[in-house]
Amino acid sequence: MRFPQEHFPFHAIFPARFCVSVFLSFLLLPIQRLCAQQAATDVCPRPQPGSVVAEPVDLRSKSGVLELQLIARNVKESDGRSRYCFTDSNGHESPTLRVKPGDLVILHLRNQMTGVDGKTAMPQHAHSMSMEQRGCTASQEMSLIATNLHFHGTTIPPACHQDDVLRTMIQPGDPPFTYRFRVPKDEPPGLYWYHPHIHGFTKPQILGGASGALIVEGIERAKPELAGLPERVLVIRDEDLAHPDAPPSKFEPPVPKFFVDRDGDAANTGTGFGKPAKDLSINYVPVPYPDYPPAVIRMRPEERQLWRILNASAITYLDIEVLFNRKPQPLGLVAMDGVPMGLGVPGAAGGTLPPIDWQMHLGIPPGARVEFVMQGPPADETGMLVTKSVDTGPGGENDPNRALAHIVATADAPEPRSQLASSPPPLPPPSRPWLGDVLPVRVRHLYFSEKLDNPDDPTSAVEFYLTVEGQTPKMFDMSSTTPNMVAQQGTVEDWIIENRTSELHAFHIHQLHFLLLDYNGISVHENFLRDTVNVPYYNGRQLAYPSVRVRVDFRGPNVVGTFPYHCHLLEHEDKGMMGTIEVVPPSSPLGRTSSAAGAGGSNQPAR
Ligand SMILES: [Cu+2]
Repeated sequence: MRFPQEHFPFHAIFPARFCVSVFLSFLLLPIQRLCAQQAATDVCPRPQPGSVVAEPVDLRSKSGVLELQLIARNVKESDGRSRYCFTDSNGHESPTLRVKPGDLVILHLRNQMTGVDGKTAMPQHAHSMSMEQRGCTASQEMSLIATNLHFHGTTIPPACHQDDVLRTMIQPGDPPFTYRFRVPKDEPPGLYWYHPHIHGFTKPQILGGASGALIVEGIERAKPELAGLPERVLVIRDEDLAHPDAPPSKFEPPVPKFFVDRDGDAANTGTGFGKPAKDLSINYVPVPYPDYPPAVIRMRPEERQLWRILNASAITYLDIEVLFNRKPQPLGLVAMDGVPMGLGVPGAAGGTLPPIDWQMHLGIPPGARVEFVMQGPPADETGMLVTKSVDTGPGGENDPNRALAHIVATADAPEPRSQLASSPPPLPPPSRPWLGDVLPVRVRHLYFSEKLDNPDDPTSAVEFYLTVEGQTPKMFDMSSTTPNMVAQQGTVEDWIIENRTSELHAFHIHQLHFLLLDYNGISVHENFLRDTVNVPYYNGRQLAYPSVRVRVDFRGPNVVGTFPYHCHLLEHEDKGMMGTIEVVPPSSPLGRTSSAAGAGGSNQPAR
């Protein structure tokens, strides 16, 4: 069995433009008021709790091209929470982009966000890059209302108008910014996603709902067992609590301790109960604390479907379980982070690996995805999709047990909009050897650490670092033009990433997939690649800091350039837990890479 769930106790698992012009006029106050009211209801609208979970609209490529327009929008709710979203040209919120390998994507992104409370930005948080660093956009100002897109998990190049997030800051009122790229021909078929990546402001924007699914079609070509299955996209997001002052439900056991962390989020109670740090929503249907009224998923009795779940939360870990009559049901895992299990593994096609990996629950760190086969409940029986509590550590937030949706099986339930091909041609064989079989050119050591305001209080972190061993821990600085590391395209490297803090962190790197080799020092031999992995927390008693060892793949042709790696708990990223790596072409003189290339072994100050 090749999934870390099998090897570890759960706490260690994770491996209206009209309105704008009117506003400009100060003469038409009654119409201004009308527009303000409309904005409160029409911008990024959200379903009521307990609603049927609707599928996001699909935007599909045609004749090898997907051309679309997205508008970044925001609104402040009457209760003070902020919503953010992307809408397509028909006003549909956060559409699912469906592309095939090799397709051309032309995406026009317009920023129609407005200043929160009438301001254009939060100047005290606005940063600017140094003049010598060339931008992809005229302005490099980062603020709550600047936007851009990251195509999380893909191997699209880190270049202007492609998948750059370091130099692309689209401001309100800018002309539409056009992304233009090809989906790599060898991109594994599966679930990816898009979200804004403005350093310092990713948490509020993603917490507000700015995210959507991106599907590279053809998973059934890698997993013929899936041929013909209906498929369903479920985007789970977190958001600020709707009822922050409510006591826990009387159906919950009392929780002995209650702390609030520095951000005012409920800290881990260690009990599986109590007030969560954030509410969750499923395809935008909120499931608010304290009663967690489940959303409704309708399906036909005992129908098999492929469920594709994206954890688009800013900070919340998920541990998904499906219950029938309170009994957990097997979930047939077929892909993690967009990569079908067994894809590219020698012998995988020969039947040496289980085609479907049946699990009883699936851990999903923020940013990660799982795709699994599930069978609906029998007629007249209602199943339940839940997330189990995740022990995020003494310094972590509270991610308690809670319901997400009732699964209601009736013969007249509508079929999902998408169905996998019934007789798919097999995927072409991989062009490169299996990552697990390639020797790394070097081993690097990285570590997560935090600067605590009060050393006796693990919830008092003020600065967050992700440091290459040998360098000085410091918060990520967007104005720096020196990458933290330099690597060479065509090579692979092993990275040992330690967690020296008392809370979970989720390591994510742009532009590539990696192979999880060891989890907490134990070999896990995974047969699939990831782009996000949980790193277990340090409990103060272990002899060594918990760690993961990953094999990082710089062999792809698109990897050349400078791009970030960071913690995908976005308040950590925003507060500095990020770094950059420059990948240079194999032909380039090693230049500033020479010290790293010469280091060879571990524990050298890495460039
Ligand atoms: Cu983190």
